[in-house]
Amino acid sequence: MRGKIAVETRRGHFMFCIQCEQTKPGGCQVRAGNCGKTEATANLQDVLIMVLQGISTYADRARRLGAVDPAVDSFMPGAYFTTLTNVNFDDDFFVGLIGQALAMRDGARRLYETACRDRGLTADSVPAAARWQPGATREELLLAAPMASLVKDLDRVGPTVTGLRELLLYGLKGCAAYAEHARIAGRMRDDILARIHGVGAFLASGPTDVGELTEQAMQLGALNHDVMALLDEAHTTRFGHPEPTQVRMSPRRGRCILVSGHDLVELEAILEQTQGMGINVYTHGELLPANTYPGLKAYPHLAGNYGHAWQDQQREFAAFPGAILMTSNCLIDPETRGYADRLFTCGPVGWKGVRHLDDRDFSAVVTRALELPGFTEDAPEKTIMAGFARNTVMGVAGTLLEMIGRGDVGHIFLIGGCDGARLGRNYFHDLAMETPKDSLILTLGCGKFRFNGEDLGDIGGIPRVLDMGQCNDAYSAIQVALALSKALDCSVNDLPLSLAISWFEQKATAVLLTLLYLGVRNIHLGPTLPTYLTPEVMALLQDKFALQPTGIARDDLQRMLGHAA
Ligand code: SF4
Ligand code: SF3
Repeated sequence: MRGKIAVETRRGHFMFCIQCEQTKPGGCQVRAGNCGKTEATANLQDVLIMVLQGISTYADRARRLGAVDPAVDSFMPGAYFTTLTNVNFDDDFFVGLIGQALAMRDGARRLYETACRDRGLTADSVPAAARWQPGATREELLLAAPMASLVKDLDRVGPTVTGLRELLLYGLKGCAAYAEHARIAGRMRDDILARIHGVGAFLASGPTDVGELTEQAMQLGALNHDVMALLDEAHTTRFGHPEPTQVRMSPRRGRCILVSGHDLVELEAILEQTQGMGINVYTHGELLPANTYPGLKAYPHLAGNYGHAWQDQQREFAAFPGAILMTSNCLIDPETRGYADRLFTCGPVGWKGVRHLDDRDFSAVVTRALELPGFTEDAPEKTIMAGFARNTVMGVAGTLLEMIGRGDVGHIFLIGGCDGARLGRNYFHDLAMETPKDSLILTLGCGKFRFNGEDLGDIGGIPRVLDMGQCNDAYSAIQVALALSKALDCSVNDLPLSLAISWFEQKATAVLLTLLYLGVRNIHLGPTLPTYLTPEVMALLQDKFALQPTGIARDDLQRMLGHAA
């Protein structure tokens, strides 16, 4: 090991992936990752990423000359999304997507060269990512893959530069995934697509300057902030603002469809296509907050939420007696527990042999649901309160400020982010349980399932646990924090506010960079630190932002409350 990134990878023969929290010590390197991604899939994803960076090289230069191709631009977010952890495991899909990406790159190159010719300029030389011809077949692409390995420059540039490049790439992936959610929901902005190209082109240039890489990571945080704002706008314009709702967590008698992932628009399509058919539609995991949007909860057959966070899905999907649709991350192997024949994927998600549906035609899901028995009886009613996004919380901001002023609310915690399988994630449950009774807990992401079933009571009628929504609704939490700091005439860092962020995949990396870009200090990050944050990068982030790893919940809590040295 050098730094935290292994140098002992047998490049060209195996995979190398460190993008998620469940990575193996030194990175997932041999045959398959802990997520189940095979060596071939990992290598094809590396090839795709390098081709995407080649596209951005040309598109970024063409844009500087005023030439834009909307087809090339809108291809990018979804293509990055397929490479996030627990999204797509289908090699054939990636071979096809790389072919499309190479055609896009040709188009972007022609666009740039034409723009140069039209202006009497000579096209500049481009980095290798833009010229690379990896081949067309699976075999050719796998042979070429070592050229695209994330650690191919490790010996030359060292672990810190490599780690910072990874930090930026993973932030870009997460941000692109949110951009794709917004695009699907009907919202996109040209400047966002331009900035996505800008980051890709920067990475393709092989940056080595630590200061420049760090600055780009902060700019990525700014970009992700704007993307989350756009997604918030897309959701609230289409479905209204989330409102406090008792979400049913126990199934009802009848045929059923389970929709998992993050995509509200795909859920809406399923609800449309099952109207009046006697099929109950349930959300799973990150789609729980869908039950709180007026435009979605108006469907009487949106029957509530079934199950918990993604890592429990094999047990929960196996027990679910209906059809299942996975709209985005996080997917786990559906074959071992025998439900692959009633699972469907859409959008960026894929698993070889599992039916993938395009164009929001979910008739196959409906047909499968009608073939399956469904629940034979109503389970005893159990509910969870959710729907405390920015509009609701801002609506009681006056009351909240009075409560803070009177000392009824002594502290606010943001405990949220991703969930995962590691035992260390109990930290977030323990922390929530230890918080004082005069504190509020804002939560979001699938990490909330660690404690959202606990009865932590209320303060003057306001529930102590306020579920703000999905991981992208970190935007909502940011807006609330900014509003409080404005009202109290202090900085966010001077609020009685502490953040404990649970990370797992690349969306969380993007959210973390947004918080750092906003200058938020003292974030506790866990349950383990990302492998790509080498000791040098971590020292830099500790120095600038007092970013710290989660430790023992009780000790961290004392520090957060200012009771410890
Ligand atoms: Fe390993 Fe995570 Fe990469 Fe999967 S996504 S191969 S678990 S680091
Ligand atoms: Fe969860 Fe995958 Fe990240 Fe959207 S569903 S927070 S882990």
